[in-house]
Amino acid sequence: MIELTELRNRISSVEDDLKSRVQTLNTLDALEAFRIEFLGRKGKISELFKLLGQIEQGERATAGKLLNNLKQEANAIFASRQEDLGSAALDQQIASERIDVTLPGVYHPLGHKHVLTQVQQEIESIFLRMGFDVAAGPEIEDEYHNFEALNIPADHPARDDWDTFYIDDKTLLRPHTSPVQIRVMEETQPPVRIICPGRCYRRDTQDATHSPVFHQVELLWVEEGLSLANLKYLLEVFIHEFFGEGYETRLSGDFFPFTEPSVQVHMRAPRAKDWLEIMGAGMVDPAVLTNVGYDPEVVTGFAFGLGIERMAMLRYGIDDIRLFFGNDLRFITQF
Ligand code: 2U9
Repeated sequence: MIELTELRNRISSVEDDLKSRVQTLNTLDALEAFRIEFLGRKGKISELFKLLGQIEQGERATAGKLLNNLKQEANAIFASRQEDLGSAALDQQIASERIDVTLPGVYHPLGHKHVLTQVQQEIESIFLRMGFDVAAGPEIEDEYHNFEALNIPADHPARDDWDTFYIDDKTLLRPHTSPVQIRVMEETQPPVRIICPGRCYRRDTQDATHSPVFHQVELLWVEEGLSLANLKYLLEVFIHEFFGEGYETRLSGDFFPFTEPSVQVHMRAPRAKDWLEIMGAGMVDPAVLTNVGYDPEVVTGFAFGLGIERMAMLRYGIDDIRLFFGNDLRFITQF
């Protein structure tokens, strides 16, 4: 048996304990330790409740009331600290995650297409509207598609102009996009209407007008009944669309192994004195048509080749080809 007085003493000792602990309940961990110590299944208050059975029958109700008061007190402390700490923790989380929507954002400059890409795509779109397709092919070519098929036999002096960077004895970086036209003709029957834009390589020393890497657009139209007159009209439409109305066009004789006759194309701006060379062109040589299995007695064709850098330089008055490849933002952002 336990005396009620004895229980009272033990209750008030636990109560003192409780009160002295309130100040230390400053973290959720400390609060949880407090709950286990006092309110847990094996906690100090549960232990006291177990003593109830040993209290004399007549005093048990009083003892029960005292114990319930103690338990309520502990619960109240726990609940109030939990609320404080919970809201403090939330406050802290909110403070640490706060986003200041008035801060200036991180600036991601938006890029744009390089002037050479813009010019290439503009040329593509002019010819797409006229019914041409855009064709592409490998930059690493074999000698056959680059030379023989284009009527440039081994040991022909014209090879020197296009002898570029060899990968091995039979493969090289293409010096023009003409092999793309050969590849398309090998695979399709006339009529063929294509333009072939792309990167090319030449064994040129870099200066204001030469670059070992440059870009071309070549055009090829093969069909029955085409003549140089059709070529001249097409060139005039192109020049007027690309450079503007009022430009004059002039053809003069030239030589390329893959065209016969071959011409140089000049244009002259309205009121200008000088003629500017803008491209080479010609009627596709019958030998080239024969090489791809076409009958030159049935179909004829014409082709031209232009340098995209040259087109951009003429249009924008750029005087040094190296500017295109220098990646200087002061240049690039002007277009
Ligand atoms: C095939 C048949 C004929 C393409 C042609 C030119 C004339 C020409 C130069 C212009 C400036 C190259 O970039 S440049 O240096 N090109 O003068 N190109 S005729 O003739 C072809 C092409 C393919 C099957």
